[in-house]
Amino acid sequence: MITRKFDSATQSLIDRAESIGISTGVERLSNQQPQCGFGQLGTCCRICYMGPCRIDPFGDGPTVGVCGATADTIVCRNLLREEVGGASSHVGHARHVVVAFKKMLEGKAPSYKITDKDKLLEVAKGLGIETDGRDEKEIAKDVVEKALEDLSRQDDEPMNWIKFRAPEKEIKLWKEKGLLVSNAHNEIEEAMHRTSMGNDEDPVNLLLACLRIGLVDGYAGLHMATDFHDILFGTPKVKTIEANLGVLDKDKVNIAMHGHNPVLSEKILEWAGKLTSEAEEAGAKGVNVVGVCCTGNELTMRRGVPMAAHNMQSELILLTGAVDAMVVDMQCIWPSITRIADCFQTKIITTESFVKMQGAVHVAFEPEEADKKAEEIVRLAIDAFKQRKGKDVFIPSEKSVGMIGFSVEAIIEVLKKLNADDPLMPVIDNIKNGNIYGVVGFAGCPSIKLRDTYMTEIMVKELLKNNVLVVTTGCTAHICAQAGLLNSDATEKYCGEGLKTVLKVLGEAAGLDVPLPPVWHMGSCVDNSRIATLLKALAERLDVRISQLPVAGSAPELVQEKAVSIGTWLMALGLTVHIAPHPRILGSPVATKVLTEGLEEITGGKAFVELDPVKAASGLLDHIKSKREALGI
Ligand code: NFS
Ligand code: SF4
Repeated sequence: MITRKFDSATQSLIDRAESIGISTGVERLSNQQPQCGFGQLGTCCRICYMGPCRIDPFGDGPTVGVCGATADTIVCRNLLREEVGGASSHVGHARHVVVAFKKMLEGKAPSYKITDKDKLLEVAKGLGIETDGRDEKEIAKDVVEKALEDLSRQDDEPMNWIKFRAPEKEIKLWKEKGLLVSNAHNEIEEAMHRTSMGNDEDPVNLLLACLRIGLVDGYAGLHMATDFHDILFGTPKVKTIEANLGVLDKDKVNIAMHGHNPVLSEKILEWAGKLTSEAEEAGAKGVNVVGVCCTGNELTMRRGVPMAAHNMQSELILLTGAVDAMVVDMQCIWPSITRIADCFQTKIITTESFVKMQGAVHVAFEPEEADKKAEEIVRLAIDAFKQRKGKDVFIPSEKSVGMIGFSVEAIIEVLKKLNADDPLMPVIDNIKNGNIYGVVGFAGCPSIKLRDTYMTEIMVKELLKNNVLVVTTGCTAHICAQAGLLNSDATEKYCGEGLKTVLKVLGEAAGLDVPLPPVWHMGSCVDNSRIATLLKALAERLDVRISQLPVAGSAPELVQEKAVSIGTWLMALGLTVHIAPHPRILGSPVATKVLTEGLEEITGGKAFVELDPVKAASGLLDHIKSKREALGI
């Protein structure tokens, strides 16, 4: 019997699972207790077969592994390998999109086209590509070349995407510190090489390698992915959407899109529309595509698709019995889902050759045959609906409304209504006068360990009360949407007077009758790039380093390796990043000291670990206060 209490929609499905005897993550987490202390501290090493070795943090046992590695070495090697996992995911994602784009340009993937020509030109110009009087396709080919260079060059030139997207002051600093990376694949290889048995022993050198992998993640992963997504599918605009599990519709063919890559999900959405009449012939009232995790964020940002579930709910949504197909591509897909789906008529459909699941239907999705495959997948969902029709389902009624689509372009468009020549000025003025006390970006996952503490919601509300504007991405955006933090009512309800005033003015400027929401949904996890673009614009407009701005980041419910590599990138950029639960570094005095203090002297950024939401918010407020004071505002 588990006595934890989650939000009502989540809880109702956990209860349902328990009543019908299906295991969920909450039960499995409880079965894992107590979790290994060595693992939590990062002091377990299994890099070679003389091990596994573990270092006792209290000094009661061995202080070095069989080879002589210390806790510092072991922890830093483990951290770097975590980051390699994260950066590989993001770079792999970006590479998939670049390759699809390249095939499109070569005429091999005719299902795709360039949707946002302005973005193409912006990216091309940023990469130093000649655009005047040139054919769009030729420009696009050059953009692809620049992307492929960042995955293959051997000349030690800094990555094109760093030169394009990173602030100049930070590039200069990274160069001085030997952090400028050149080729994502080389860096990943070198990080694996240096952490294999008998190489880098120096914890500080290993931590510097972590920063390098952070930069790989930020530029050859996040920024590159976002830029190509926008060119291919359009840059998000502000719109209103619905969120939470109540967006499922028992009378429709429900397709839950889960994973990360819009190259797949955009096509499924398109074919869901095209096959509506087939769904109706099957007795459904239509096809209802809903979003889970980050592909859900991509779909909602561009197409207004409802945001059904965050990562912790990705298995729970299946317990509704109302999902006809869950279509997945890559990352964050829990192995449990096929076993749960098996209890219902739900089909799990995998689409990538490197992401297969026992019990799932595999439809190999290649850009060359995107339409054919998407059609096949939607038909599989319609077939599953036929088997479900008439059977009982259990859909939680919870549903909230939110505004999404806050790309940098969308934000600037609103700001231009206030100051066409210098759109950032209204924001800067309001930061100066304190109406906007600071800005905090919330990113990352829902932690099954912390979700019932409402870590994210409490922190966000504390900050809003203190006039801190919040921007969000990833599954944290799902949490905020479900908590009703993405709508205008939240502005009235939770914001301090200063922030409320600003959001009202911005709401008017946007042509809305209502204030803008206090939490701006800026996209999926790769779209943390959008937050960085906004920071770069602000810092460059003020001619300061990013570390001087009254801003911070938070991954309040860290789960994935990807969140670790993103966090390191942000620290390299100069941000203070709040993290909970504890990252696996506490077993190393050096890693703990460097990441929570020493790094500040190098990049201006640092990690701030705090598990209590109110204390975490107040720590971020203190940080913002000190930055404001240093700027003399
Ligand atoms: Ni981000 Fe997106 Fe969610 Fe966490 Fe996973 S979906 S890439 S890693 S769990 S926020
Ligand atoms: Fe043990 Fe060293 Fe081998 Fe790690 S590399 S398992 S610490 S002997």
